[in-house]
Amino acid sequence: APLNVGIVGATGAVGKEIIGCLEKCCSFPIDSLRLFGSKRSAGRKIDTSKFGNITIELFSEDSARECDVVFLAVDGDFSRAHAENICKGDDGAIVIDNSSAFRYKEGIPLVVPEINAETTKGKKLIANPNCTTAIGLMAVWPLHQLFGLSKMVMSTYQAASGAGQPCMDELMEGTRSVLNGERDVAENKVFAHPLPFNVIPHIDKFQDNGYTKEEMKVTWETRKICGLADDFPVSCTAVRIPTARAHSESIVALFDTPVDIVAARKALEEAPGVKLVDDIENLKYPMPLTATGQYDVEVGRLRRNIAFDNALEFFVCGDQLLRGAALNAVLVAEAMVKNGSLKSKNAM
Ligand code: 11C
Repeated sequence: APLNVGIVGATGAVGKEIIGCLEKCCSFPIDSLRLFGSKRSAGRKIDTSKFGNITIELFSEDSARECDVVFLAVDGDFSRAHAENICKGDDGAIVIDNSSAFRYKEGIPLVVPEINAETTKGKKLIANPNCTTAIGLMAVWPLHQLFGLSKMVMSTYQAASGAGQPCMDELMEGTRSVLNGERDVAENKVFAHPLPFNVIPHIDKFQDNGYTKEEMKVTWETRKICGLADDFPVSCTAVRIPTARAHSESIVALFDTPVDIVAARKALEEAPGVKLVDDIENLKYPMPLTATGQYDVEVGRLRRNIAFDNALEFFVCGDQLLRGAALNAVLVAEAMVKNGSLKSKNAM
């Protein structure tokens, strides 16, 4: 039977993209779409092409529980306060949470459906990974299947929108103010330093080990999603760059066995959710400009790394609002419909 779907945080950047994915690419039938928001957005209407004009309802746990599946596109504090109450008991809803609140909790699956969809079976609360991790692992996973990953080093080039709409606005307005000649250096309020005409090697809070939280998320989440050891070596430097949308990543992946570039290319070509863009003669490689708005993650510049044995180096670009958030969450729901973990309560 068709599902009753809810979104909490529908007016945010990720919430809007979830509506888009439900309209454009969702494979399961939907009976109704309910949008929940805070007092500020309740009563507003959102026009959708497939589900009509929807009035945002004031969020309550009881109304969210009436849905079959609820996507949480809100911050970690909200998820921590409400997610478990929405999904508890047989009459609760399946919850797919975009925040980092539950990602590292034992027993709660952290899912990129192309990698570990089977971990959702029988679960009620699923965590969606950080966008940087999800995008990178789309390329790393097929190679890991072939050669067995032994270490990974990642350097990122992350778009302003990863930090939300105010950060994107700061980039646009700041760039304009410099180009207009109003200022020599743009003003910064949300970012630690001006982002226009700059790069900032600092995303999220610094940790005791000198890494940032964003960098450690890549380490922690790669281990959990790929089922690797708790001390599996993954190191990341996360950098904010003045692009609008789509994150880029340079990845050096070391393997247990010798790498075969032809086999690696074939695996990436065949991997679902991956688009191999790697034709250097024709100047084709992944770029934020081409990856923006795309469901697939672009992978290219694939080459044998000359500094390490059994190592590949490549460049990845992915839309962080889609693969890194909304699309990944909708694909999780699809996987749960397929494995019988998500079904209509009306049909029970
Ligand atoms: C950024 N990757 O680009 C971050 C945003 O853990 O879901 C995503 C934060 C998260 O700033």
